[in-house]
Amino acid sequence: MIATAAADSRVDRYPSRNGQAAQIIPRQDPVVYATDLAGGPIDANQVAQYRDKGFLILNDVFSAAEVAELQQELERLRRSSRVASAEEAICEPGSGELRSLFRVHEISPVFALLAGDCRLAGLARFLLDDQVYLHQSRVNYKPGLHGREFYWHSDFETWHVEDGMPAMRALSMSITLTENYAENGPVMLIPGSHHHYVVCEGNTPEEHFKASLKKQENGVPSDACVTRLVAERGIVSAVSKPGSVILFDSNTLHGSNGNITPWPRSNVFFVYNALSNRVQAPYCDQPPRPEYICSRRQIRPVTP
Ligand code: 6CS
Ligand code: FE
Repeated sequence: MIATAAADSRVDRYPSRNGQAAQIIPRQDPVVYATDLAGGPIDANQVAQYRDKGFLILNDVFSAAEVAELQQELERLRRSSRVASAEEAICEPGSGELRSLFRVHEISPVFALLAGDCRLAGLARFLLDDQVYLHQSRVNYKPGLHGREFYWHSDFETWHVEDGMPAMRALSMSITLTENYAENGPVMLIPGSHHHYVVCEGNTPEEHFKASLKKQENGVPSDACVTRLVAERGIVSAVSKPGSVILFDSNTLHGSNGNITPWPRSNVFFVYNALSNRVQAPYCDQPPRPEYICSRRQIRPVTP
């Protein structure tokens, strides 16, 4: 499989959804860009784990008092009538309950402060060895009883194809705001899947985000690719207490099951992208996605 020339003569190193058969090709970018591991915010063993598996679960990062403040903000936003009618609010198909709220790093002063917290942004700067900016932020509420699944996907595949993110030099931090039990739809990750790029079949429909943020059916790996990677690597469920951080590479295959328990699984996600990896034109033949899903016009480094 060779890279293909995008419509505007750029070399597309990670072509997907362009008529090719579903397949798995090697990753072409480093996972950890840091070179000097001494004195980093995580130890060498944790760096090695992150590099090998494509994710790291850090427990007890935020105190009970900090978590309580974040949960209050979570509820304030969920009850806000202004939020309910905002384009950043994505509802669950069926129940109409709040599924995700995007751009919380700008909508909420509390989440803006959290996004700049050195325990998060400092760790991202270290691993990506660059200044970072917020490519995207969202709260995934995954409400009790009616929370729907997020099917298996690589975030990078979407961010490359639909947002024009050139390389795998971005990562997500999911801060758990409620108990992430085995039963209420914890994030599931395929260890080591980030070493491969899973080429997806199909195409990118117009205004794809209007469907994909509710239920993603394009830009998802084939059944055969998922089955093969799980057979080779297994699945890890990120069961964790509130105040933990699930750190995962932009290209680690992940998803989460629906939630029919009464216990919401609400996490806030910040996506840190290296400033040198800022998004370009999309690699698909659709216009850029809106600013609330992909920072493009307002790219500014997160300062400590
Ligand atoms: O399209 C996106 O950017 C969003 N979709 C998923 C399923 N994960 C990443 C992000 O929230
Ligand atoms: Fe995702």
